[in-house]
Amino acid sequence: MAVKVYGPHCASTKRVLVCLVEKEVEFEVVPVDVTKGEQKDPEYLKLQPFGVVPVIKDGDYTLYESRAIMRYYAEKYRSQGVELLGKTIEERGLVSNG
Ligand SMILES: N[C@@H](CCC(=O)N[C@@H](CS)C(=O)NCC(=O)O)C(=O)O
Repeated sequence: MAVKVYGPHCASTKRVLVCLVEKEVEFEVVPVDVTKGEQKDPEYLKLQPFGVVPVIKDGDYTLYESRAIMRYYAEKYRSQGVELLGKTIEERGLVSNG
């Protein structure tokens, strides 16, 4: 089942999308138009109580905050696609700083 990514047009969501591409994870985007305030719709607030994008839905699992989402996928698919957590302690230090 493809991961759903809400609010594809915002910069923080694009970060998540790049991560999913790098990790070769199938996804679909769900439009949430922040210029129309759709991120404050009651249905959306059930996913993201602070009313910002992005959010992902991965089966029954829902997660928000772009960096937390990226780390989740970097860990979940550690051996798939591009290594994003760093191969050396120096690289891992930089990743932790991001
Ligand atoms: N720390 C959050 C920032 C999310 C964020 O600022 N999203 C903006 C992107 S356009 C947003 O939803 N703004 C609409 C609003 O604040 O109502 C993350 O990295 O996911």
